[in-house]
Amino acid sequence: MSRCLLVSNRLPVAFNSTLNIFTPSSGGLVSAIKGLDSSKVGFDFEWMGIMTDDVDVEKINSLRTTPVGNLPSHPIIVPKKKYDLYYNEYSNNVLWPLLHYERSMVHNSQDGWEAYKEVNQLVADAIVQEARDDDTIWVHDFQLFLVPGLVKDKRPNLKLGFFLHIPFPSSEIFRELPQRKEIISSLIRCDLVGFHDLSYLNHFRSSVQRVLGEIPSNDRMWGVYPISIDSQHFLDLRNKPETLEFIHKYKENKKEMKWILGVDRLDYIKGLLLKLQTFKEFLKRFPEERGKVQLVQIVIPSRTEVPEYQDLKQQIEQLVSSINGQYGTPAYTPIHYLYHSVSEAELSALYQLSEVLHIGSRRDGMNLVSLEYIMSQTEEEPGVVLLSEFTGAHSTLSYAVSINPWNIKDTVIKLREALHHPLSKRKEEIGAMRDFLTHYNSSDWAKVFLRDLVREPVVTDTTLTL
Ligand code: ADQ
Repeated sequence: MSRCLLVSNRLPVAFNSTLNIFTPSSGGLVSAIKGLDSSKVGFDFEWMGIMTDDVDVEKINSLRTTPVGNLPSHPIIVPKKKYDLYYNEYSNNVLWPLLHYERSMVHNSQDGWEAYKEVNQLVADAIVQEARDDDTIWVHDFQLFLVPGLVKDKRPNLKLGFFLHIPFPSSEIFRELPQRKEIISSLIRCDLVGFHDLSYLNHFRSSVQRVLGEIPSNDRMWGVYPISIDSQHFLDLRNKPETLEFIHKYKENKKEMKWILGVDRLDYIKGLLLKLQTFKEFLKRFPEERGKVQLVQIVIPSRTEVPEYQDLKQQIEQLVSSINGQYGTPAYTPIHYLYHSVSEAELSALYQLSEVLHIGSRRDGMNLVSLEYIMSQTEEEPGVVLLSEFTGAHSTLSYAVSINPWNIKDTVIKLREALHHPLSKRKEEIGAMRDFLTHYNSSDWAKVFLRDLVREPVVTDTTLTL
């Protein structure tokens, strides 16, 4: 099998300085990639990603020989100060908000951009050094937009694909970016660029047209490849002893209470405040539901050092406590709020026990939580997915209940209907979506992308919808 080098901002491990060891990290990209089945996809994968130089070099080097996780890794060492500028000041403070239509959160930074260029160069240099001529290079996400161009400068014949995990916004937004030309000019050098959703591809296409004044002749090498999950893994998790223990424990307290579940990274794109306001409105509008329905909101800590994220956390916690104060009783807490990571087994138990999953993202490249919830449902008592129309998953999951998270009044009605949705309908809808995900998992996603990358130009609109 030939080798595919997966290249991303970080390796799927983080250094835990308290324990002095590397531990597996979580997040959307890692979740999707760790489920890849090499034999099914037809490539031997190795992973290249950044490690900052504040971690002991010997420790970092140990990753080359004894990887944590399932793939051989190639750490790329970057000075910590440079990394912070590249990652926080440019990737997270400029690109992330702009590509998610959050223009008020964009803080342009020349220093950040300079560091972004330098770090992308270091990553490109590492690829140029490591890659054999017959390797396939698969670069992931917005932190590495400049890598394709920089690699192609030195190794024009290397097969190189790029996948964007977040939305590509309207050209009306994208063309505000001071560095729009450098980024577009790099991406068009790829042999294949993949997006989750057809709308992102169309926005990219019009951005190329507007920024460069023309569409290059290789424009057919852009395609739609919605990501998926390791579906079998989530099916299997349902009956693991550890999962069943959590189910048993929770059931004792839950009794007849219905649960609306939220599982989100702490990020303004996930629409957590809108979701809380919606639940508050639900309790106000339907007093008969008080005492019978709870919102269980799990929030994964993220970018904890960034002031905007700290503010958001405070606002969320204030709103949670004001709703609990207003509608709670000694016997009823309307919102259970958990601010920490949970294990896979606990997550599976929560997915199985919740009557409704509420995804209220303001924008979300795909949203894997909705897919994981579907695969975790039982045949006997499946739930309902309330899904923001501003997620990439919305195009794939046509049996989810579509919501506009800004329309609180309408979402409240849909939430109530979801809680009382007939069992036969739930079985039909979750069943159809589960069938689809069973036949289209993360390995299929990678297989289709890499197949199109290594073969000669093809029409690449492979949008998959139920
Ligand atoms: P994320 O923004 O990280 O990913 P998402 O797709 O929902 O968002 O994936 C989150 C992952 O973290 C899921 O696998 C989930 O199970 C896990 N997770 C969430 N909360 C957790 C908790 N409290 N404890 C443990 N695990 C938790 C980015 C983009 C998405 C895109 C993915 C993949 O923003 O839009 O879907 O990449 O392309």
